[in-house]
Amino acid sequence: MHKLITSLALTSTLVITQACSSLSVSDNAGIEATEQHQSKATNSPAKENKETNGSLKDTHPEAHQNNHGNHQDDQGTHSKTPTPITEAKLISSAKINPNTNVNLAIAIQDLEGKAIKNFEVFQEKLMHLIVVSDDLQFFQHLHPEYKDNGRFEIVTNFPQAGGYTLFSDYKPSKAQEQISVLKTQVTGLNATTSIIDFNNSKTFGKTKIDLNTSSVNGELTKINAGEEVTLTFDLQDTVTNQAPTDLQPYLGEKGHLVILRQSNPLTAASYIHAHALENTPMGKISFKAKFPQSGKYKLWGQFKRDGEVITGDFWLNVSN
Ligand SMILES: [Cu+2]
Repeated sequence: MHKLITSLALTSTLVITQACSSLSVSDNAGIEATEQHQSKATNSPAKENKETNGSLKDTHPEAHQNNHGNHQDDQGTHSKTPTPITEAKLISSAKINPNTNVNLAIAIQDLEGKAIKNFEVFQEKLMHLIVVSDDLQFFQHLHPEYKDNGRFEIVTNFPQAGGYTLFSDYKPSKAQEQISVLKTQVTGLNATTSIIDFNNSKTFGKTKIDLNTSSVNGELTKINAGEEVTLTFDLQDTVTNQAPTDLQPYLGEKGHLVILRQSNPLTAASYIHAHALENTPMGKISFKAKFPQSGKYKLWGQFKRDGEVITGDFWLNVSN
């Protein structure tokens, strides 16, 4: 028998203003959790869903932003009443084991539960799916395939037990970009320790990355909440100690940056997606970002060298 569980449908709808660059979006509306349990084994996720849902209602409506680097002159934020127009449902097997391939389906519906069928490509894809473990140690950037009837599918693999949060980013036709937050649980006990290190120079394969932060006044030793900063990933080839000569656009840009604030639960308010600035020297990829509040933030910068995507992850501390 095919046991399916709609594990959780949390829709945090982000209102993204099309014409401008620095966006403020809200996520405190349209939150719904759906539980359809077909077996007793799913009781404990259900309890968690309720808790998650409860806390999500408290999320701050102004805490989200989306920076489009190529229009850097417009840094105003737009506080709009959120207009939730979709919800996402995650469909997977009732039990997900670590290190085992699992089929995930994400069904996008309108608020009446009717499938949304038409989507627009943005950043070269119909859906961008960011998967993180709730301790922010694990990160995946996936592109589920559109099947039919509002349904996207992908096969993936979760490395260890514990809770995971999925940020599903898509644009229904003639509508605003939506980000839906989904949760899932991987069975077993997680024995690994979460490492938080603030080292700003790390090597990923054959690429050394230095992460530098600056403001309009120059290099920063301390980042304050609400302050606009430029984050520069300075890439070097580990063999030549020079800027890599084989950098290529990734999803149409010099690079992509996903930022999440460490929090429990992770919500759309913790999520920032920044786009690379255009005119930067070779090997340096810069993003503008504003951290909404103090705390520990995890950053994943993604770049492409000779066909291969490099993900450089860093932690940053943001003060009040
Ligand atoms: Cu993507």
